[in-house]
Amino acid sequence: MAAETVFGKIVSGEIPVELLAETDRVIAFPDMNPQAPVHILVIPKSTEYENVAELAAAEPETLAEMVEVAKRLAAEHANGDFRLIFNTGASVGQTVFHVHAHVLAGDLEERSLV
Ligand code: DGP
Repeated sequence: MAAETVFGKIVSGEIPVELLAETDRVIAFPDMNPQAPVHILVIPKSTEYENVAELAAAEPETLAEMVEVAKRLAAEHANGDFRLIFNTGASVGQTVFHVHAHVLAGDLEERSLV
């Protein structure tokens, strides 16, 4: 179970964001610190899961929906190609412990990572 995070406050509407996509299970909004021409975060509305491994084990259909939304956003905001990053654990840079996909698209640096 994820503790209350900033993304929980975005899901509840307490922190406003520009919603770029919404489904029953998922929302997407721009990363506030973009690392690529297109840098969008896709997150589940559920606050239950800290990382992608927990989500994949418990709700694989939500993970599949996140990938589907990422694909749609990459087509809408770039040429359809995209890089999907799930930081999993503090030592590799995860700072928000509510599972999220970084969708990077546009003209990327060869190995730009978040
Ligand atoms: P990570 O390092 O993988 O945990 O990435 C967390 C990302 O979340 C980071 O790129 C910045 C972004 N972020 C954190 N707080 C907010 C926020 O309040 N609004 C938005 N739009 N993005 C946020």
